[in-house]
Amino acid sequence: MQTAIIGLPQVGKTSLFTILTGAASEGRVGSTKLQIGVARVPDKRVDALVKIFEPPKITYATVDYVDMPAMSRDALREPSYIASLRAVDAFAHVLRCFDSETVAHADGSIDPKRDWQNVEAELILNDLQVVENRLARVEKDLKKLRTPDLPKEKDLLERCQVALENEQPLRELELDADDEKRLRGFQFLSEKPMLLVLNLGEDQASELKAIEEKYHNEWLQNKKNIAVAAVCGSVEAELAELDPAEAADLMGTYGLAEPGLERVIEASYDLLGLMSFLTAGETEVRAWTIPKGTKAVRAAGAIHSDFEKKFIRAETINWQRLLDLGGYSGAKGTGELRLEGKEYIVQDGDVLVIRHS
Ligand SMILES: Nc1nc2c(ncn2[C@@H]2O[C@H](COP(=O)(O)OP(=O)(O)OP(=O)(O)O)[C@@H](O)[C@H]2O)c(=O)[nH]1
Ligand SMILES: [Mg+2]
Repeated sequence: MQTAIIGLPQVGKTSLFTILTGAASEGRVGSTKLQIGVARVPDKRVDALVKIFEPPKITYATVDYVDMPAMSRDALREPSYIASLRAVDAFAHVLRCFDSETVAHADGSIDPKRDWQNVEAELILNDLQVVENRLARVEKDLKKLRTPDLPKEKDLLERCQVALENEQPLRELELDADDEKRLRGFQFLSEKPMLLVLNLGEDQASELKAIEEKYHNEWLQNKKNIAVAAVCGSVEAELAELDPAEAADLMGTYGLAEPGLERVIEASYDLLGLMSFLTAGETEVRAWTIPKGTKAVRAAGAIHSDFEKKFIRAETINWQRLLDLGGYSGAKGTGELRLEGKEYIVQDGDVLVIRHS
């Protein structure tokens, strides 16, 4: 699953991509190939379990990011640009909040809400064209043949059309599983989950949390599939160069309580509908990525396809309890190590041992 970093020109997309993924951006000037990079999902549970099990190998969950070229009317007319946008699973829209005399703003002034709305309008317009084209086609087909699904598709597309004409992104629609399936093939842009990344100036670093909260409350009340996270790109870039002690010092200087990057990654992971379960032993402590609501037997398949086929039970314990009891030897016989069957819905933070034949 991939999250595309989008936004207007010169808002800090590539800078954010670089610090998120650690991917060097040198040698990319003039390259038209999209850069894809991997970010590690920070996980305090993994860190805590490592202290008990002391394994030689530690594996975190990851999220993939794509660094997109700037969004503009011209770019949006290019089929390859649109195709790249359609292919991803979610967007991280970088909104410029930092002021700078040397970096020009496409629209001449700093106004993150206007920028968000402008880009949203482009996504909506693009989807509306796709909906209208498809509707024309469906209406034609309905005159010739009557498959049971065509009228349903027509109803659904008309619902989408009304929403889009009212400037409502498709991610806000309530869809049942069938309708979701019907829309999937269109890869609508305004249906994708959206993370708004506020790229703050250094002078705003000490208010990072408060600014994020303010925008969350003002912009996103009762909205689905959208989240906001604030970062201070230039400070994060400096932090990335330093060892932990120096980084802590620098954060103090800026009045930054915690790095914003981690929250960007966590929010991306969450918007994609993903969560982690854990495995822990002497050889490895590892976070495994599954969609929320996954059954134990499918989760076992994330580790190894054989585990899914030959699944018997999953020994399950919450990571915090495992920690409190001092590991598996302490947990045995306490009744806290439960045996769960195939249908068990894996919970965030479960530590599993799969029993298989
Ligand atoms: N002051 C300040 N400058 C920044 C910040 N983030 C990025 N910049 C500067 O803004 C310019 C553009 O940054 P990029 O990361 O290349 O922005 P972009 O959105 O990828 O730009 P395009 O891909 O060309 O649209 C660079 O000169 C950065 O140094 C920030 O948080 N603060
Ligand atoms: Mg860029």
